[in-house]
Amino acid sequence: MNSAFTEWMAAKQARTEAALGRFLPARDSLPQRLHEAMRYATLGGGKRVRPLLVFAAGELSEAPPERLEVVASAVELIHVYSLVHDDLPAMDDDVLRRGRPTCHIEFDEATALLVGDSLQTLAFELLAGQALGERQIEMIALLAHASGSRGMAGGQAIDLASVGKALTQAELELMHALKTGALIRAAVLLGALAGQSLREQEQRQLDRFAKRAGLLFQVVDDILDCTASTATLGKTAGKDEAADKPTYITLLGLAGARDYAENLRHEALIALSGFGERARRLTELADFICHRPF
Ligand code: GRG
Repeated sequence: MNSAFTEWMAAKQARTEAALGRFLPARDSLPQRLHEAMRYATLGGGKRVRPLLVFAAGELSEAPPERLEVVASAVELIHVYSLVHDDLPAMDDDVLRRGRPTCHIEFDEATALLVGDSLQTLAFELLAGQALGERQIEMIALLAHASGSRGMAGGQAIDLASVGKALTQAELELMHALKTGALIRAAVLLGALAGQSLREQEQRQLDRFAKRAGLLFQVVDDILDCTASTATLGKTAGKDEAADKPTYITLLGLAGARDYAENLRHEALIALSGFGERARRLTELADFICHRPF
């Protein structure tokens, strides 16, 4: 990673953290325990990949940064809600997230359910309540679709139903296109929608990039789950194998999954080639997603 990109990334992560801190209800406002738990789950951790994608895609369409921080926060709130619910005993049943006890361990299960519910609705309150330009309604609909039963929640349902089953690559890809890919794609498209209109061909190429980047993120997540330590990941490593989940490792083997990730990165970059310098940060982010250590 070059140092200009590292600095850009640190600045956007800090901007996201500050925006989330402002948008979340104050710790001492009622109901205090719920608000404290919402802040605990959201602040002070995570790579903020989705907000980074929002900011990077916003550079393509010259979107105003103050709009992008609203969009980036909304997408991250949906992501954090999904992590809090995914960690519950009824789903993945995990005790460690972002290097700390999961929300239901630090607080309790009922609070964690309400944290997820409240983060999700706060995301839409933000998107609807701030001025985001001419395509605001389209943006709200896009995030809602990406989060619901035909997006992330639907992918999670397929995931839960797939434990112990052998899936084909096409079935695995559909599951991940929904569970992980839909929100990553939404982050990219929303960042671009917050600025000037792109040409139709540019929109198609950006969508192609977004889909490849979403799949790449998941393939690398599978690789890291079986190669990195719990301490590095900040979440329990080796969970896929322990839960007998179909992954890109079970399907392609470790070397095959690495080759596949490299191909996806390459395809993602080809999709951006027509944008030239405007896509510099998106290009660097695809490299980061592919080679990240956690
Ligand atoms: C509960 C509706 C609902 C959905 C859950 C996100 C999700 C769907 C489940 C999480 C399980 C999982 C390991 C998904 C694979 C990819 C993923 C989303 C990893 C976590 O995202 P990162 O690495 O996490 O961006 P940080 O902490 O950096 O934000």
